[in-house]
Amino acid sequence: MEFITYEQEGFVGVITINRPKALNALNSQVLDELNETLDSIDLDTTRALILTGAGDKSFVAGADIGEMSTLTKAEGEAFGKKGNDVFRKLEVFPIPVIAAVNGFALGGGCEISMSCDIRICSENAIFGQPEVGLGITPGFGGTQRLARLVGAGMAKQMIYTARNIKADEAYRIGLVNAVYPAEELMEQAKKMAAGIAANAPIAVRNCKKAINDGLQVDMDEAIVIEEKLFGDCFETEDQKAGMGNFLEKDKEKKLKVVPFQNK
Ligand code: DAK
Repeated sequence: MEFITYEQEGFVGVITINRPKALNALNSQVLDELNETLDSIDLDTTRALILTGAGDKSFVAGADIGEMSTLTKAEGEAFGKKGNDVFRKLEVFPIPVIAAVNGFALGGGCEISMSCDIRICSENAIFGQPEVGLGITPGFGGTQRLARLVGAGMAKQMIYTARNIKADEAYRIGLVNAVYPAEELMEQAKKMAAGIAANAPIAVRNCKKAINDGLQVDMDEAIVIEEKLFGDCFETEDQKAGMGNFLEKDKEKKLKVVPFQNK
């Protein structure tokens, strides 16, 4: 692959968008390679993913404006579908995905970070949806996911004004969970991913599905979704070992509930 690198460290996979000369802008090839990378991940041996950008300046500076500039309506729609399909694949990927935002996250860059479960960023990170300045609307889910994450009022302000925000503001409005000095970002992302990977994998996956699916429906339906996914955890090795450790009053094991099987 030319623009995506994948490294596996224990149960954690690190995907890097590697096109630093264009500030990791998303062209069709990047989207295709990201799609292929996600398809090739072994879910029996991977429990959490980190998505980041190469270099110290940019996470993803948006969709590739050069490539987009000459698209016809039909080609624009096809490009939008390619992006939306891979962003949605990330969003519903069975295991948690952490975006480690190491610089510009503009347009499609902000949008891809919002397709991840959790965002953390470096102090030099800049977020924004500059599309209306380019004569388009956000097209990779920005109008939908930003409003769900930070509320409609703040999302509308960011999108209508096309004003970029810095890391501290992104933290204040709840777009990112934490801000770190640039040199600590990946270490912190890996620490969080390892913490997730040390927990029961079936339970973690079911939590992701319960939260994602539950947010799409009313509370009565949402509770039924939770009940089903809760029930699904029983009779697994994870549940037996997790509860067994507690009942045996084995503090060491209780604090260290590993290494559960996948389904
Ligand atoms: N696309 C292509 N190349 C880009 C790029 C981008 N988005 N952003 C940066 N680059 C390239 C620059 O052209 C430059 O290339 P060379 O000239 O060196 O060949 C190189 O990266 C370095 O950039 P700069 O020289 O501009 O670096 P600066 O530090 O001066 O400025 C910047 C950094 C991030 C402020 C600036 O590059 C910038 O404003 N970039 C554009 C940011 C932006 O507007 N991003 C949003 C793009 S719109 C759709 C679905 C989704 C979308 C569209 C359609 N459909 C449903 C159809 C999504 C749209 C977007 O994401």
